Amino acid sequence: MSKLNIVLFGPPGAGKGTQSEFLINRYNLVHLSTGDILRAEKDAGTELGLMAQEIMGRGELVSDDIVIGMIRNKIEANNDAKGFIFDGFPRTKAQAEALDGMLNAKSEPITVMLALEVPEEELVKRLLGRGATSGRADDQDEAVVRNRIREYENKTAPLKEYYSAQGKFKAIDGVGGIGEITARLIQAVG
Ligand code: B4P
Repeated sequence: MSKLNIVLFGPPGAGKGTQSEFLINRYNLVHLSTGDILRAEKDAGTELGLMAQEIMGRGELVSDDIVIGMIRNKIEANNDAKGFIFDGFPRTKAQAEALDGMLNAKSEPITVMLALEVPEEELVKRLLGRGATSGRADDQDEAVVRNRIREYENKTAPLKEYYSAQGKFKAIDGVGGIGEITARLIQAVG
């Protein structure tokens, strides 16, 4: 049976991490979140984590080489997976091309890109709301939150066209109750 490889896409605060939790259980997939991996490196105090902490603190993207290397290791360590949810990756065209290269070499290409769409003011509200309770530094400063959204618009949003050209792009309304949005995603997977 072919593997189910989902790119869960959207701006910061669109609900990617939130929705991944439901989708991994539903489809028995391995969850790969570059944000989570970078935060774990930071918590462990590794050299990579300390470097990433500074970049994330400014709301900028960590370099392609670093995140591509992290994802390559995780894919290789999970050869028997039924498929993956890529959450927060790819975020640039170079990352998308590298991911295609890795998966096509295994004849296990991306199945679909599910793109959560949420207006900017709602994103800012959600992220500052999380910042008030979670301790995540990059969620606490409105200027940093807005910079993350600008980085998304400049470097990441163009990937919608990249996956559209492959016939894999599906837009999902990301405003509403969490369960409602999960149902929209499941319907889109088909
Ligand atoms: P990420 O960890 O990917 O974080 P994020 O974009 O903020 O989204 P997240 O998944 O956490 O939030 P969610 O929408 O679920 O990235 C953090 C940083 O890491 C980046 O800025 C970058 O520096 C670096 N990085 C990560 N990947 C990288 C890559 N590939 N390349 C380069 N750099 C990379 O949830 C947000 C909030 O909304 C939560 O509080 C949630 O409870 C709430 N929420 C969710 N759904 C809701 C709904 N339906 N209604 C109301 N609230 C909702």
